[in-house]
Amino acid sequence: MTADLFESVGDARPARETMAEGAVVLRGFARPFEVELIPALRTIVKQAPFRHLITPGGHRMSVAMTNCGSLGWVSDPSGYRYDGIDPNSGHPWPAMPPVLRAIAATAAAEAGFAGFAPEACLINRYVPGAKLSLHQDKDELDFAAPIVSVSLGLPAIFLFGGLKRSDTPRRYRLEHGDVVVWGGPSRLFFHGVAPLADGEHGIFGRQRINLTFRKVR
Ligand code: MD6
Ligand code: FE
Repeated sequence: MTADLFESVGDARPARETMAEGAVVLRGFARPFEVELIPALRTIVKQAPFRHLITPGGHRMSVAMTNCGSLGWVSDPSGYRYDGIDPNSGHPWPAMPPVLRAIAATAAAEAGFAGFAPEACLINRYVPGAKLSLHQDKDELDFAAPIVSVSLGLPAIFLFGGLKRSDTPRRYRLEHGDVVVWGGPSRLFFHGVAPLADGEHGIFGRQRINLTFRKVR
């Protein structure tokens, strides 16, 4: 299509790539929000620093996490859950800044999910070698809403499988500014992130930051 052709000039990747029914990559979608987004993230991380959560199986996650919004995703030896309180501080998570809400809502609308109003934004930090094993996102009560995922900093290989853990995942390279909107028939597909390759990003240095926005209930 003409619009896609023009958006792709100077970039070998199409502006929009369908991963599966309901799952789409919007290339560079978060770039125009960068100037506001980066200081907003800095403020959140000062209030609720990154920490390595322990899985119910007793493993320390290689990805460090924090949250903003009225609910945050947490893991500890008793299980996974959403909680309004940061267990490290005993205080509510930092509020979700308007620029984050705006990215989530406009990306969701662009992908056909109008009216997306997430309560939770999970913020993941990967350093070289950090990875996320194949999993399903199923701790939410509302599977009708999509998840919006924003990639920042170093590129990562996103592994995207199917409804069964044994489905061989396909690999997608997600770069700084790419946004994945994921809902509908693929909402419960297994997915993960391959060990982060070393590198240096102009803004984020030796790390990748991923934001996932969720409507929990
Ligand atoms: C990450 N993302 O990209 C981890 N889950 O760092 C996820 O686990 C994820 O990107 C559901 C939907 C989109 C995602
Ligand atoms: Fe996930």
